Amino acid sequence: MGRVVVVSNRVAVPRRGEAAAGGLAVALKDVLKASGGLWFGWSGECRKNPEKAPKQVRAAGIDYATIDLDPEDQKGFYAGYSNNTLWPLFHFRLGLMEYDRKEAASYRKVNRDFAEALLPLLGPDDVVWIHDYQMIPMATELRALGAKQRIGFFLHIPFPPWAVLSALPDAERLLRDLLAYDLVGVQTKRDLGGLINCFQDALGLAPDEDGGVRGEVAGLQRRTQLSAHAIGIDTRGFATLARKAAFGPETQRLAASMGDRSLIVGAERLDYTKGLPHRMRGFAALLKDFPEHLNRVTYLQVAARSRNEVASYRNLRRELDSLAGRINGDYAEFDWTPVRYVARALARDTLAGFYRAGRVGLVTPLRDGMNLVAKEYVAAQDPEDPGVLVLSSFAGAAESMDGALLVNPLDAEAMGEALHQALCMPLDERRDRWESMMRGLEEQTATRWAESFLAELEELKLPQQEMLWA
Ligand code: GDG
Repeated sequence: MGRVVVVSNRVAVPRRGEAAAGGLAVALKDVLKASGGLWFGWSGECRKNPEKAPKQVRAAGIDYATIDLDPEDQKGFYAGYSNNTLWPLFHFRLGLMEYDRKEAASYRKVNRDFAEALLPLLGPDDVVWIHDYQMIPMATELRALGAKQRIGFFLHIPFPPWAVLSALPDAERLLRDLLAYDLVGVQTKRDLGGLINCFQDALGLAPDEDGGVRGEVAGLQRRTQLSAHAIGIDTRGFATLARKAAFGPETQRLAASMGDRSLIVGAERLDYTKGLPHRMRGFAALLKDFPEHLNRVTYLQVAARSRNEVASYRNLRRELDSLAGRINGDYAEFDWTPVRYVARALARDTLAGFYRAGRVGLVTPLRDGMNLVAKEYVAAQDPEDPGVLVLSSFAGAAESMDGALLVNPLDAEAMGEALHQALCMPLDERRDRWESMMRGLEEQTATRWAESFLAELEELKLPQQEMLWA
């Protein structure tokens, strides 16, 4: 196996005194360590006329190489095209999508800068694994510079069908960019369907019987394998974290403040894809339609602020502030606050303890590539007395988490009914549902995901590709 080179916009370079990273970073670090690998990306710093050559450090058996970006380029690339064009588009939110040619050009330029900085660091047998929507054109740029290495791409967010993607002025070009990869991976069968539909309808490319498409890149014929690889978490590690955190001061304080009321818990980045206003309306429907829960249940929502430089995120913050206030105004008693809304991040172990304390995990995005919170909530449960997951059918996680109560987040009353069912569910049923989900999570870990993607990339028959090149 060659050296693995991971590329992502942000790089989790370990810093002294920093809390343990999440499952994704851990899984990537495991495969990097095993192959003596390199992680390449943006340093997190902006400066005028940045150095072209990357800064390199080695930590805990992994090499890291990062570049700084020009502030204007970074703004157009990240806040602009990545998060204000591609993010809403890939989450089916055309009404929130904006488009600006200058930002599209910054996106291309940053991808080119990344490719130019990475190329001199690559050996001939390296296997390159590029991550997510910020980096789609990077393989095109690497191939244009002559890179012959195996290059894989994984998209963490949903892949919409052509009817949606075609709203983007650059849609065809972005699809052609994917043809520069040897393997393109998405989270779910539904996303794979979207990807195949785009290739067929936009470019007239139908997959062959092994699930690959053939196209031309930089004058050469290539074949790109398409497949789904559902991401997971470090299931055992998270379960242990939650078990320990349950005895920690924060979870104890939370439990004491709840008395004998039940807790419904949700936690995410404050992002419009996560359906937070809909979730609050669903909770309000529970209180309205099932008044037996009045003063018996509290909903705790942790919403870590994110992408504050994008206007739609600031608007969402205002909407949530007002909704939480209104629900509390309508239903609170002098000794009971129905919604506890914390608009900032909590420590990872605190969150794990809170998940475990939750009788219901409420995870209802409008669209989500996978949604790791759903998986973490299940992993955090006490096997003797597990809680119930209420999950949006539009989360990638819904494809594999058969023990969850699935809801359409747009239907507030249906969410209220699912919450009622979850709060009243007998122990036997809770255990059966939890066990079936936990079995899946123990098989589909983050490490398995990384290994299976890389195994597929490394096993692709590229001699065939060279014949095509000849
Ligand atoms: C993208 C895709 C896909 C949340 N609040 C706090 C906190 N978190 C942690 C969670 C979880 C992570 O952040 C969020 O992961 P998700 O998967 O739920 O969502 P995205 O950030 O949108 O991730 C998604 C994922 O990529 C991986 O492929 O599943 O669909 O959108 O680990 O626990 N962590 C801490 N404090 C918080 O307040 N420490």
